[in-house]
Amino acid sequence: MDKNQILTRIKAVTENLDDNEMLFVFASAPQNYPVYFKQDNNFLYLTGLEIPNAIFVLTKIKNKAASMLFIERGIPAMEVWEGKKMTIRKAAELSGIETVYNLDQFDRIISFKLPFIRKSYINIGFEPINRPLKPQHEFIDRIKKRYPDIIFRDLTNFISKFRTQKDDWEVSQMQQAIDVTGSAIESIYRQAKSGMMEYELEAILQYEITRRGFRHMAFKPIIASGVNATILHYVDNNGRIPEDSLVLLDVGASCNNYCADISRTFPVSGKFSKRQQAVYLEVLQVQEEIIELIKPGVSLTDLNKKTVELITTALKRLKLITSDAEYKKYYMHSVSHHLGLDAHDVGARDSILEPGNVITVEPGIYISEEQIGIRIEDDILVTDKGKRNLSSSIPKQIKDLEKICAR
Ligand SMILES: [Mn+2]
Repeated sequence: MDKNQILTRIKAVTENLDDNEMLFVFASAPQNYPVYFKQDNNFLYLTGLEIPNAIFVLTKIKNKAASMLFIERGIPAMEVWEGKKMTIRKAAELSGIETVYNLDQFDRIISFKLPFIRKSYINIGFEPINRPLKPQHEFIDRIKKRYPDIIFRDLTNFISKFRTQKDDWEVSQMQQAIDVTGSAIESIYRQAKSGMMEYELEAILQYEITRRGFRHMAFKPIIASGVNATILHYVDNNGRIPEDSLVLLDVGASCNNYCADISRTFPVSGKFSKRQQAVYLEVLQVQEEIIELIKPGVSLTDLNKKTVELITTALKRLKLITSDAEYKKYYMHSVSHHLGLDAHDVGARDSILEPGNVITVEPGIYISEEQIGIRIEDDILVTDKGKRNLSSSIPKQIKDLEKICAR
């Protein structure tokens, strides 16, 4: 990431701060060895740095804006275990943020700012209440006791409008993640056969993505065959693939933390049965119609309503239901979400589309009594005039699937 890009983001966020407001963004705490480090996406967005325990601070006091960064101090005796910590000079050079201190300066410097502050944003995000408290929670506690008048707000809504507007560089990261995911999916199409374990396909996915230089998945992959594909968040991936079954893949690589999120469903034998084909074509048609609707001004709520309408009609044609309300038995999720640094990215579930948004389109039909679960998902960029399907090159037409999967 280019440091000018970071500075542009900081500038845009600063312009949206009111006077006497402040923003705190905590980096992730390091996970226990040997779990790999996953940076907080808001911290990454505003600093570009992959270091733990740091804190980014933005202030606007008397209409003067200032940004600063606090990072861990290296301890020479620990270097043989953990390697060297990032230096102040290096952090400033990489991020473009000029004012960088060690963390032991944090309390002293922040204490000078707080008496002026009326409202403060801080990255908390979605946290179930049975999870352990984060350093952010402890921090708010500490401040509230001394400055009870400061209002704290979660950063998510504030930063959504920036993070949902992808610039060219961000789109290119997502395109790379999508392309490598596509290559891995095609490799699975070619190698899958009945009798294999689902996790063997997961191994192919991981291999194809890793060997191309992408080290991380965007999320735990779903590789579900037969009746397993009717469980929406099936991540066990430990079933044996039944003969003549459909296999549902919901997978994505990540590129510099930007996610791909792709679903494809294919016949492991290389040939759809008549019934499988009938259901597949219905899902595919719904998906293509919904993608066609995408343009600035359309809301995700509109897309959801239209999907339910189309799927209800499809389910009637497939003789699965007779009344409209029954559709929920076979289709029970939403059709779209924002995609970006998080697979389910910031951006409201009812948001109105603007150029620069990237969303998924993922209708499905799940018939457990017939062991058929089908979902087809593409990643779509909203443009000035309409849309661009970033994953259009990953095969999903029946004739293409049957050609690639046939052996
Ligand atoms: Mn998705």
